[in-house]
Amino acid sequence: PPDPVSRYHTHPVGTHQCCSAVIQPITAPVSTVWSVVRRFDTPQAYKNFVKSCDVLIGDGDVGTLREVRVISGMPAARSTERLEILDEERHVLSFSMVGGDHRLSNYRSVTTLHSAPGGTDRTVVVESYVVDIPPGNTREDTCVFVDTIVKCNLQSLAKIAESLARSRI
Ligand code: A8S
Repeated sequence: PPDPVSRYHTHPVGTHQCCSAVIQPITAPVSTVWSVVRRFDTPQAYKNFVKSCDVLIGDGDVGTLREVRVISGMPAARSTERLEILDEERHVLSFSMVGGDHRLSNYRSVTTLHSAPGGTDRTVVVESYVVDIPPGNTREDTCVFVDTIVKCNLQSLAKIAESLARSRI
């Protein structure tokens, strides 16, 4: 079978789309990181740009729809997002953007957690995405914009999970 990284982070990418991945090491067990990531209803727990989140449909399983509102200063104010994968055993979460006032059409991301070799107290997070390149933008600009947001989110996730891990000892 393919290794878990190629299995979940290999995406079909159209000519008008871009694809990238961000990797974040975290000094906390996978179970601690997963306890934060798995909560599709509360992305604001670690995504600093998120102001509020309302669940429109569902109870946190695949198919759940959430409406995320982001802080002012962003090029958009809200995004409607659907939970596509929630694998509690393999620690995989994927969501897609299905609406909102932003220009990230056909955005889909996959986040996977991996226990770092040589210890149970360290996690590597891999988050990859595919998105349409908005008309008038370059592939480069689109990737830089999304990579910046994803990097901020994963750095914040690291801080929160590391602090939870310390308090749980
Ligand atoms: C995520 C990833 C992204 C979120 C983007 C790329 C967004 O929530 C923000 C600003 C925007 O202009 C677009 O995992 C949008 O959340 C922070 C509102 C979609």
